[in-house]
Parts: sequence; C-alpha cells; structure tokens
Amino acid sequence: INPKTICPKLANQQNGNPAMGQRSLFQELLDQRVPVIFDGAMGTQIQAQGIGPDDFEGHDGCNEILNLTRPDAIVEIHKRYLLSGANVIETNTFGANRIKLGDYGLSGRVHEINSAAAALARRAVMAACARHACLVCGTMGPTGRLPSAQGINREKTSFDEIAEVYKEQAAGLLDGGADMLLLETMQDLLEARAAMYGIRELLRERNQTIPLQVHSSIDSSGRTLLGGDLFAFLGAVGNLSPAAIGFNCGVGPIEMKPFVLKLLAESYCPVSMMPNAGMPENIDGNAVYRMTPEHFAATIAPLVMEGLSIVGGCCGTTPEHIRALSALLEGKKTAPRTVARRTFVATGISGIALESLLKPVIIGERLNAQGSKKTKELVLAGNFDELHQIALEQAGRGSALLDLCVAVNERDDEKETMAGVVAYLSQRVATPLCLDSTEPAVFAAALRVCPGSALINSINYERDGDKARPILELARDFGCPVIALTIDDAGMAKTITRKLDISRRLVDLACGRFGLPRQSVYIDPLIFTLASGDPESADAAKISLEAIFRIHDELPQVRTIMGISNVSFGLKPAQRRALNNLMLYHATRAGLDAAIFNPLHRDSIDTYAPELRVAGENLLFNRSPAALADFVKYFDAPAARTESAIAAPAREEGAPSLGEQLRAKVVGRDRRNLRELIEALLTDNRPEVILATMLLPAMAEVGDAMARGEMILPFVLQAAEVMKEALAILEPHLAKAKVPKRGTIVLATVYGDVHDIGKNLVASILKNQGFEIIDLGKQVPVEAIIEAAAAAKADAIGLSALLVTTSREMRLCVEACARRGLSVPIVIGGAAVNRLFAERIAILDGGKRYS
Ligand code: THG
Repeated sequence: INPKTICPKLANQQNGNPAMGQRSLFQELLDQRVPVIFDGAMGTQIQAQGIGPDDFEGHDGCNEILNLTRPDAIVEIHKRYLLSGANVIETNTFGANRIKLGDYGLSGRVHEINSAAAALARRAVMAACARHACLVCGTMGPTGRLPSAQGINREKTSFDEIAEVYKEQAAGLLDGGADMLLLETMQDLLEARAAMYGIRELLRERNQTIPLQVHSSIDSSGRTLLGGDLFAFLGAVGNLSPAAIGFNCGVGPIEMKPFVLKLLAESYCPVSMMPNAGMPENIDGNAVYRMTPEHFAATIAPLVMEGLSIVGGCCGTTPEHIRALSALLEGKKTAPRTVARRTFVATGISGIALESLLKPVIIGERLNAQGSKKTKELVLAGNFDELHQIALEQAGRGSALLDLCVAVNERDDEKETMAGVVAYLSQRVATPLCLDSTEPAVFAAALRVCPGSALINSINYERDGDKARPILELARDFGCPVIALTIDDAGMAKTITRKLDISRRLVDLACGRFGLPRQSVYIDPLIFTLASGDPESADAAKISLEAIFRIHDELPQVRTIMGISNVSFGLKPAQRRALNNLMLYHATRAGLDAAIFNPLHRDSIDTYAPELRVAGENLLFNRSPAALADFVKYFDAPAARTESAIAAPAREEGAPSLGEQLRAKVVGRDRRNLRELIEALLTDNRPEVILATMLLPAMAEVGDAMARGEMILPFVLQAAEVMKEALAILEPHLAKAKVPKRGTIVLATVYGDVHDIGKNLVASILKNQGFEIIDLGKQVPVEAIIEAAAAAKADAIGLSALLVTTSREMRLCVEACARRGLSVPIVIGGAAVNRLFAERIAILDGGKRYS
C-alpha cells in the first residue's frame, strides 16, 4: 500500500475495532517498511494553548483532566502534529491511570478520561483529513510505584494490582477508539510486564487483537531508572510479541542512537525511537530542551537506513521537530533487517538471548535446596545474602543461568520463599534464573516478582498433561521458555521409544494448545545414575545420549537439556566429577543445547589421563559388565590421587587488610559478617578513624562510580544500606568517644519526592560528626521546613531532591526564607542539582542574593 493514498476514513474503519486475525494498518505500514512517524511532546504544547488555572477545575497539574475541560485545545494540538506529518498521534493520557489520577482525586474517572481522550484524537484525525494514513495511539505511562524496587517505593503494589490498573486504562482507550496502544517511559521492567499481562488479558476477554508497542526510558548509559540494560529490556518484553519495541525520553537522539543500533541488531521486533529534544538543562527547576528541529531530525532520520521503523519525539519536541523529521523521511523506506526470533531470559539487571550462547548453555546447579546441603541450610535460615554469594560464584565461574530450587521437606512455604529469593536476586545478579519446582503456584508467584523472563523447570506429561497445563499457561502469559521432562503416567521414560513418544506429546501440548514457539521448549530426556550396579539401568546414559540425537532429528527447532550430575549419584566426589564431565562432553557431541551442571567442577577432559577417559567411557556406554567396578578401581590406584585435573586448585592470595575488607563490603554491597569485621577493626582503630578513613571514602567511591555511570541505582542503594548498617554498628562506639557538638541542621527531602535514602545517609553521617540533626523525613512542604528551622534556631537547612521537577521546591524554600527575614544557610543535594543550580536559586525574585 502507498500510505499517501489511503483515505484516513477507510483506515479508521479498518482499525477502529479490528476483529481477531485481521491485520492492522499499523502492521501493514511496518510490513511495507514505511517509516511510521509519531507525534512529539504534549505537555509543552498544552502550556502554549493558553490553558488557565480554571481549566484544571481544582486538579492543578493534571494534564489529563483537560481531555474533559478543554477538548478544543487537545484537538488543536493533535491537529498540529497531524499537519506536521505525523502518522500516529498519541492520546493525552500519559498519566491517566488509576494510581496517578489518584494523586488528583480522580481515580474514579479513569475510563471516562481515557475514552474521551481517544475520541478527541479520533476527532482530530477525521477533521485534519490528512493526505496520509493516520492512527490513534492510546498512550500509557508509568504508575510511579516501582513494584520491583521494594526498598525504594513508599507503597507496595502487587503485580496483579498493576495489571488491573493498565487493563482499566487500556479498556478506556479502546472504547474511545484507539487503533493501537503504547506503553511508554517504562522505568521498572516488572511494571512493563504487569502492564502487558493486564492488557493481554483485556484483549483476550474481548477477543480482540490490537498492536501493542512498548518503550522503556533510558539514561545515557542505556539503562532504565532501576539499572536494567538493553538485554534486561529484551528479556522483560521481547518474548511477549509486542508489535514494536523501543526507547523514549531520558536522553536526546545523540545519546539514544547507540542503543537503538544495538536494539536493531538484537531484536526481531520492529524498533522505535522517540528521544527528547536533547538533554535537559535544569534552569530554575524547569527542564529546558535546546535541540533544534533540524538537528533532531538529522540525527534520527539516517537510522531508518539501518532498519529503524518508528520515530517520534518526547520531552521538548514540537510540531516543528516532527515536521523536520517528516520532511527528511519523505519517500524513504526502512531498510530490511533479518534478525531471527530469539528467546530472551533476564533478571532486572541484564539478560541474554539463549541462541547467542555457545552450546551447551551451562545452568549452574548449586542454588538448589534439593541438590545442595549448604543451599538447603541457607534457605531454611532465610539467609539471602549467602544465597546471593553462591549465585555470584556460580555466575562468575561460567553459569549462563542459575537453577533455583527452594523446596525443602521441613517447611511448606516454597511459594513465599521462591518469590522472596527471586525478587532479591533479580535486583542483584545479571544472570537469569531457571526456576526449579513442580508446583504451578510457585511459578505463578515467582514470575510475578521477576522483572525479566525465566526458564521454567519443569513440566511433564503426568495426569495426561493436566499437571502441565497451568504451568504452560504461565509460560505463555509470561513469555517464558520451559523445560519438559519425559515423564508420564507410566513413570519416567527409560527407552528411546518412550522418550520420543512423550517428547512428541509434550511438544504438541506446549506448542499446539498453548502456542509456545518450538525453540522455547527444552526436552529433558532424563539421565539416571550409573552407580546402582543394576544391569537394567546400565544403558541409561547411552539411551539418553541417543535420545538427544533423535529428538533433534524428529522434532526440529525443539531444544534439549539434561541434569548431567544425576549420572553419578552415589559415587565418591572425585569419581562424580570425572564421570559428570565425560557425560557432559558426550552429551555436547550429541547436540545437547543446555546442561544443568556445577561450573566449579567443570574440566576440560583433555586434561584427563587416557586410562580415566577409557574407564569413564566404558561405563557411560556400557561396554563391559565390569565397567563400573573398573571405573571405581581407577580412583583407588595411586596415580589417580595425584590427578591434578581433579584436585581442587590451591588458592594462594594475600588476604586483604581489614580496612580494605570493610571498603570492599560497602562497594560490593555485601553485608555478611559486617559486625565481626567492624569489631575486629575497633580493637586497633578509633571509631572516628574507621568512619573517616574507611567508610566515608568507600561511600564516596560508590558515589563516583554512580556519577560515571558505572554503578546502577539499585546497587548504590544496596551499598548505602550496608553503609547504614555499618554506621549503626559504629554509633555506640562513637558516642563513647565524645564527639564535640557542632551545630543543629534541619534536614528534609522536599515535597513531591519520595526517595530519601541519600538524605538518611547524610543525616546519620552528620550525626556521627557531632551535629544535631532534625530529620523531617520526605515529602516535606516548604512551610514545615521553615517552621522547624525557626523553632530550633537551626544553623543550617539541608534539602534533598531526586528529580528536576522536585528540585523546584528548593527555590521556593530560599524565597520563603528570605520573605521570613531568615538568613540561615541552605545546603542542597541530589541527582538533578549542581553548583550552578545552587548559584541560580540563590538569586531572589527581585534580583537580590539570598543573604
Ligand atoms: N533435570 C532437570 N532439572 C533438574 C535435574 C534434571 N534439577 C535438579 C537436578 N536434576 C539437577 N541439579 C543437581 C544439583 C545437585 C546435584 C545433582 C543435580 C548433586 N548434589 C550433590 C549431592 O546430592 O550429592 C551435592 C551435595 C551437597 O553439596 O550437599 O549432585 O535432571 N530439568
């Protein structure tokens, strides 16, 4: 189709309510490689429409109410963008979800506002009667709740609540006539997943298909607010078949470009890019964007030649930016790309495409309460810190994923424990998880706290597949690959015929009934121990190796996996290690795609003595009735005892000093044995010295690493937690050391800001330096700060703010102090402020400087 010749009215007919299976115009444009142009910013245009305070009807600052009170102004903005060449206009509904509207007392009006907004956009499309194809995109922004960052947010919000919030908003948008939906500026990938879950549920209930596009916002290191990188994003949404994925907000086109190129290389979905008009400057608490339309367009348009499908603008962009973009893209086509569909797995931090790894993908086995005594004890003790260390060790030694099983016979809270560990690890490790359980409810709980996708371990064909169904439903709805064991009501398959027969039934069920892509199914042909001496099972390894071949042969695209260490259950550790490695070697040669294995015990079998190799292979392939006895005997011979490949490598590292260890604990976010370490330090060091020369420099190092973009926000907060704990341990000792009193400071995180870990840290550090601290908490209005400062005759006021918008409160505080005739020094801090900003807000309205 030529989009310029499509009558918009026809387009609307086609897309107003597309029936199941009908292709949307949006999809049609993408398939024809027509660059799709979205509109630009809404907020700044609203200000330019001469909206007065009355128009908000008492809901000051709520742009979404204008859909009801000033429809004329909103239609006018839409029209301007359409006339500038936009194909797709976004509804004025960025914050029109129940949670955000709730801040304005409007949570009961979600449907009304969203359907009105979509209808206004539809009206603009009809009225503008543009020469080109135009669509209405129902836009949804974040709720602000950050469900995966449990330490940061004020209120806990569950996955299901968030899903419901977006389901409600999407329903309003669709009822108002939206042709497609966009989740944009997503900051918490768990929220993006919950939103997609809710929207898909809505579409399923309505038996409707509608394109759903998903954007995360990124900083200049390409990460989301909570530190997720591009693969975390792909892991979160990439398996859920969005119509397009991309980035908006956060940075300008120059900063966004490298990450868009990376996305083009990794994603099989069409890619979209909607940056700000450059990086914002904080001018008196207003974010100002200075990139010209020409520069903006000239940076973005060439990316269409790299395969970019969708463009548009975010903060600071205007109809002129869109006009410039549309002019440069006139007659251009998106370059074709050929990226095969891939299977992503991820945590909140990072992830991988399973196809990009060398085979077999190693899945670390040690985080398994059924397969490790140590892990079991940690699970029973609720010691997540030590579990984290095992995860890091497994990952550091070559696990691409971590098999996680927390089932223990002593307790029946597997569901809660699994959810707790998954939430904890997802914010701390970059290595994706393989969830090992048999209970659907355990998977359901774990996936609801996992910001990425996980490998589900496992299903089988017991009860004629009925046990698998609820788990496959989760695999489908959460976009997760799944491991399927060759077990049915007749038990574990031991023959090739049975292994193949059950595999076929499992694939039919998973891919047929539940629609999983074939490459998302990992068949486990099972492996049993060869140490039993039972002649019946002597062929077990041989049969499983043969099964790997045959599964690949007869079930193309389907993958294979095995828990290799099972092969040696019952043998001695050195024997187990050798046999496991030989089994892994042969399974790899047979084409095994993934192996559950202990990477700390992985050897190159080239280092094995030829006799060991022969003995092991005779056992694996059942070449002699005496194979087991011969293999065991090999390890009794004196030569084997000195076998270097099997002995653990000796460690000879100079132990770091105690001070260095303390520094490493803060920087490495490791709170284990903190008290013991500090107490050991206190025998030789004064507490102030520990604080001043170890803890404070460590925290400064963390701050510097964050400023350089080398440390992500959740890690900084985790380091701050360790610092806080260390200070709490030191504090009683500091008091004894009689620190002189140095003055009174009123501290507050300003109104509108809910993040106060930084301020809390400053408070405890200053306290320990001898200041009296009056900590007013977070969300503190200016008046309360000044009252407190006046009442206490404070020597200084300390203000903290995270955001550009909330840093505005600092200026108001300076003004208010001046009005009250105060001259108390004001100290500011936070991510969005700097010295220049401080200098600016020190200049009062009349031009005088705050005394
Ligand atoms: N297929 C699939 N999943 C699986 C298995 C499989 N998950 C569990 C298991 N099998 C794979 N994981 C392990 C983990 C540990 C051991 C074996 C397999 C193991 N543990 C030692 C033991 O029990 O003797 C360690 C004991 C300890 O340290 O306390 O061997 O087949 N899909």
